[in-house]
Amino acid sequence: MTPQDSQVATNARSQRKVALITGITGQDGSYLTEFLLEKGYEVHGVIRRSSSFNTGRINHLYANPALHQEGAMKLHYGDLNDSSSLVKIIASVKPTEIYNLGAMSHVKISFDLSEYTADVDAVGTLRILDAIRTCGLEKEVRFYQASTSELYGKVQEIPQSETTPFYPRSPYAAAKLYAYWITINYREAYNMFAVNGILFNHESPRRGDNFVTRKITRSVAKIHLQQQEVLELGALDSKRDWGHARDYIEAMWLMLQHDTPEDFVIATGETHSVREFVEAAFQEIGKRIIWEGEGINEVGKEKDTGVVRIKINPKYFRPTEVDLLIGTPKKAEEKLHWKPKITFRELVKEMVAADIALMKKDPTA
Ligand code: NDP
Ligand code: GDR
Repeated sequence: MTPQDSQVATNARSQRKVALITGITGQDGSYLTEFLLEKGYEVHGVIRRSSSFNTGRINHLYANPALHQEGAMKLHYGDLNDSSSLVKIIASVKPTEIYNLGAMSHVKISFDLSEYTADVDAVGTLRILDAIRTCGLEKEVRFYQASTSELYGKVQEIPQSETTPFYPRSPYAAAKLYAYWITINYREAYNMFAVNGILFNHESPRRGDNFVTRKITRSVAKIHLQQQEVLELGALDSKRDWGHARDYIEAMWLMLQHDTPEDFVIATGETHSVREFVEAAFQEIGKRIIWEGEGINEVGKEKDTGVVRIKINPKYFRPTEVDLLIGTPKKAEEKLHWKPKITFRELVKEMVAADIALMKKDPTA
């Protein structure tokens, strides 16, 4: 992007603040929507048609006039695998910022839905970038691509930074690798303000039920309320750099407010194993853990109510695993003045408390 292009874009941007979010119904989309509405944005979201309602994470925004003026948030039916829907939405909304958060985001499931994952996560990103160009908005729109620490896959370097080589280990990661590079290509080829946020794992009480942190905190709540006895997991020694989604969505926004389009790693710089997450979560309810293979009792037969058993179920193993992720957010700290605020302990505490409250209200949740 030349300095003149940048100035033109800045002038146009100062007049309107209109965001379009794909994946608005997901964990990050819901927090980002709240954040942008509070900043006075008009927020548009792409939602998929589904047989049951899929707007549970954003329904509260409609009902809360303190968070937005009526009409400040609009949803549009569309799909990342349907170019015409994307062109129509972008043409009518004329966004100044697009956050491409929509994705088939589950790593394990991407081995089962490999072609679909490539279509949505890889080609879907290309479709959005092309739709921006088709609408002639490439100079006005700033584009954020939800890239991922899964790109690093097999450990090449510790900690992982913007310059660490990639080694994807799943159809999801391979699809996101294409999306990463097509974003950079459109930036270089068409002078677009298009950036990758390489975000490490981030969690919250709104995390999808089948990601490991939420699966654990839901189980902690159910075990605490005597609605469940045993927790079954897969790879316990995998290590992740876990942050809080609320901190991370602010980094997405900061990337689009930066003077120049650049890619950033967003991480805490700390890593913990799944095993450590389990221990921290059960400490919240004062339970001791017996891991499968330890102790003398069989799984599920333990009578001591102060103890919980963790069983290993190979069905949760992945054909290729990512063993260790730990990122350095140094560049984001220096250039965006971004720092994570919520600690690992605080994250675990908040998730466990939220799930206990949820399960008390509705044991079938
Ligand atoms: P979620 O799985 O919670 O949300 C995914 C969103 O994408 C949902 O709104 C979903 O809609 C939507 N979506 C799925 N398929 C399509 C499609 N074909 N067309 C349009 N929308 C679709 O993910 P997160 O909020 O956790 O993550 C947001 C993004 O960030 C994802 O791209 C993810 O891959 C990436 N990422 C996430 C990280 C994390 O730790 N959370 C870390 C790094 C990257 P619906 O509700 O209808 O299913
Ligand atoms: P991840 O998140 O694959 O890192 O992708 P997930 O929580 O699914 O797995 C983290 C680690 O936990 C191990 N694990 C289990 N995982 C699940 N889901 N269920 C289990 O029972 C279980 N037992 C152990 C996994 O093997 C893995 O090592 C997330 C997603 O949000 C991606 O979209 C995002 O890009 C990356 O984080 C960064």
